[in-house]
Amino acid sequence: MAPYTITYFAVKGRCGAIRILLSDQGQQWKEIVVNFDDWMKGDLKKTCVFGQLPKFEDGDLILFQSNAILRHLGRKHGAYGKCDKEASLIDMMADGVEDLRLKYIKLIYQEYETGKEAYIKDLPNHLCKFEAVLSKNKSGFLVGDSISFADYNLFDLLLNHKVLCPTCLDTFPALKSFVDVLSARPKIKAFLDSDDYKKLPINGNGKQ
Ligand code: 6SG
Repeated sequence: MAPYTITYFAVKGRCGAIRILLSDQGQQWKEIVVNFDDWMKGDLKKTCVFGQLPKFEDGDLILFQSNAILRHLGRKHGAYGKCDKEASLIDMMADGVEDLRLKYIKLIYQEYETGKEAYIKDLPNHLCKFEAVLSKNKSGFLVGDSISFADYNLFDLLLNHKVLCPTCLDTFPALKSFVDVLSARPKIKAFLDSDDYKKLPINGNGKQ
């Protein structure tokens, strides 16, 4: 019996990084897929702490908020640094990823038609911050010398951006290598190649 359950819509969305982390850590999980009509009935929404999905269950622990879920899994599976100082730096990087993810989500759900060109033009100003951190840290990870939940989160968001703008990493060698190295980790590669992953659209409105 899989120890973990994810309840979410049939999208990659805010579960992309969680699923990649679980795969890379050799974990199994159960998916409960919620469709639009069922969600609109409101019964499940009422039971969600913030009225939103994803919901994540680890035994009797029930979590909402995708970033809290990532942190929980980082803590449990040794992907949260080797000391408090590294953990704090990982938090900082994860918050930076969240800032960019929020901009991306705003583009996708609110201003795709009007804002895509300006978003792509401004994107290097955000990507260069991660490039600077990665190129300074010789391990190839954001913090310290092993993978953290912030790396999985950045990786997932960069995959989305490569779909939005296939050339966006061309001027960022450290980011490009980061994506190549993580994509080639055997368990991540197997997951990214799986139908379970490929069948899901990135976002809930069909835009990408
Ligand atoms: C949407 O925003 O999928 N959760 C979303 N939407 C439904 O009633 N801070 C937290 C976190 O990090 C954000 C949660 C997130 O966990 S994710 C949610 O619960 C609601 O608010 C993106 C996604 N979208 C799919 C979707 C949402 C609205 C239109 C398409 C649900 C599926 C179809 C309709 C409602 Fe739909």
